Amino acid sequence: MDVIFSGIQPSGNLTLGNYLGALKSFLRFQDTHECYYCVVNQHAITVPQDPKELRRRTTELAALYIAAGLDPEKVTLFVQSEVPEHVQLGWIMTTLAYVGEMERMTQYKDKAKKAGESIPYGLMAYPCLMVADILLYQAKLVPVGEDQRQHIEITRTLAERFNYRYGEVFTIPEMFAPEGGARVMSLQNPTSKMSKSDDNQMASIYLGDEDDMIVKKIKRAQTDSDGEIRYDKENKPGVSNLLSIHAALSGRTFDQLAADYAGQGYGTLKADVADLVVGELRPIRERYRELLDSPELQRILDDGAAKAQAKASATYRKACEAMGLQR
Ligand code: ATP
Ligand code: LTN
Repeated sequence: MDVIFSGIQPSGNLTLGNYLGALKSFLRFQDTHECYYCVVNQHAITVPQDPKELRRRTTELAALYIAAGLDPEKVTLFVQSEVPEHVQLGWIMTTLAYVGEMERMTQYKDKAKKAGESIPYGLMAYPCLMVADILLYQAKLVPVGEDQRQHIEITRTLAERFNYRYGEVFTIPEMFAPEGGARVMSLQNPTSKMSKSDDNQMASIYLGDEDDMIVKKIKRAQTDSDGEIRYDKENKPGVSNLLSIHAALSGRTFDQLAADYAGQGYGTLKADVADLVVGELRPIRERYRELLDSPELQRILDDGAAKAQAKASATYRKACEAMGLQR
């Protein structure tokens, strides 16, 4: 069975972007692939985190994985810091990567700009840890949103570099980006991505938002003044974003949607998108609340870490042997 690996950082409240770009697409592989889904808490600490909050968010994100529909009987769910091989192989990857390559990473450049004068060194090393996450499991496919494309490319580059220098150890992975949901844009500024770290609360739909809040945010979403409902990302980014969300949840194509809404106003489109989002998120929110208080969760994560480590340590041992590192 081919292996799937992906992870989400417990660095804030998850948005509809995280859900449609990543979490929802995790589900489609659980019956057909060997899946590892990780809460990447060691990625989250590349920017300062409050220790208590980080601990709480890590557990919350694991509960959300299950609430969204991942079945712990079928997939391996675990927390990154419980499997030390991630950091161990991460170090090896930093010795393979070039400074120039890391400096060219868009996510690094964006986050470094926000960090001001003192840029945490881990922000630059971040992709090396992500490379290790993926390669440890010999993953074939990595479901992520469009913004992670460059990181998947560097994963392929470093895996090939390692294999070329030291012998075939790693599987070369590919990215899996869901149609429609791969890049959900901000509701208030539809030319930038919906982000969990946006200061404007109206710009992002959070998975914890109540129904009336979701409706309010979508009603107030930025559109344009020409009144026509069609997909045109360049000239109509706000309407196109609403259509993408619609398509990702309803399964309709952009052409079908343009026909469905011919002659109708933005109000109708917004009301329908709000209905779809509310219908999708409400059951997840309800299951999530039940799970958080259940003692099951800790046991699931302990089992998950043990299973993940069995796979990770076998790969790590091979990498060490190939490089001449004692273990
Ligand atoms: P931040 O916004 O704080 O930089 P993030 O949400 O981008 O964080 P992660 O939590 O690591 O960072 O993202 C988890 C997954 O969600 C990744 O696969 C990423 O591609 C996806 N994702 C994030 N934002 C969006 C978005 N707006 N549209 C689609 N996918 C997204
Ligand atoms: N960098 C990713 C999160 C991440 C990840 C991974 C995704 C860390 N390790 C491994 C897929 C596979 C992000 O979304 N910011």
